[in-house]
Amino acid sequence: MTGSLKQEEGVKKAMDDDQVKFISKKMSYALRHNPDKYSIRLDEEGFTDLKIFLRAMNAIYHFEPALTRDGIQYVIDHSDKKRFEMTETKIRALYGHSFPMTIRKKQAVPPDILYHGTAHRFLKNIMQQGLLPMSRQYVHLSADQETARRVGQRRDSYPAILQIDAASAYVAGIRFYIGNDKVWLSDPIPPEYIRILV
Ligand code: HQG
Repeated sequence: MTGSLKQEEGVKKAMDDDQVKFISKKMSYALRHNPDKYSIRLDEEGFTDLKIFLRAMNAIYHFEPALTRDGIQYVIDHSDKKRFEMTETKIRALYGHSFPMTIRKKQAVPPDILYHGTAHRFLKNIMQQGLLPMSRQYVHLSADQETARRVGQRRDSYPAILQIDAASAYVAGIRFYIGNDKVWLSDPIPPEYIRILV
């Protein structure tokens, strides 16, 4: 068995699914919504120093055993979505930010079509005003319909799926940014680029 596998086994015994979820939620809260509560500073790309982040998380939640870099790697590897990016020395959330200082994301040419899953009760407003970021910094779009369905199910058991004409929106000057392999971010999307699929 390789060293890293052994290490993962060690962490695995110490962390069940509920703990993975708990830590992931707290990481999201700190890195997307309320870094001040943890006294951490994010740079313009949303990264914070990993050692300081670990110290802050352990100070607030008293993890037993203490949360380590390997523990966070385990959470990243065993989560349903790719929410975080960790380097040797830094960590950041890839999307979802809501605090006032806008995180600079990498602009990119989107696929021709993107999707957005939402609740039927929001459709009237969306088709009047377009898709707005609401409490977040960017509009969140999905690369495929299945991902959009899962996003929409958070708010409606039979969610609406919107098809976004990203190619035309991009040509018209609307900016798109990469979140992860399934999530795209964008500026507001006007109604003319939105079609209700279901
Ligand atoms: C709706 C999760 C009325 C929009 C997910 C959505 C995603 C409007 C809600 C990520 C509107 C905002 C983000 C308008 C948009 N009028 N409602 N004009 N424009 N809306 O949670 O996209 O699990 O801020 O349709 O998987 O649902 O946290 O955005 O229903 O990737 O990692 O306003 O969060 O990822 O809701 O989800 P949200 P979202 P995590």
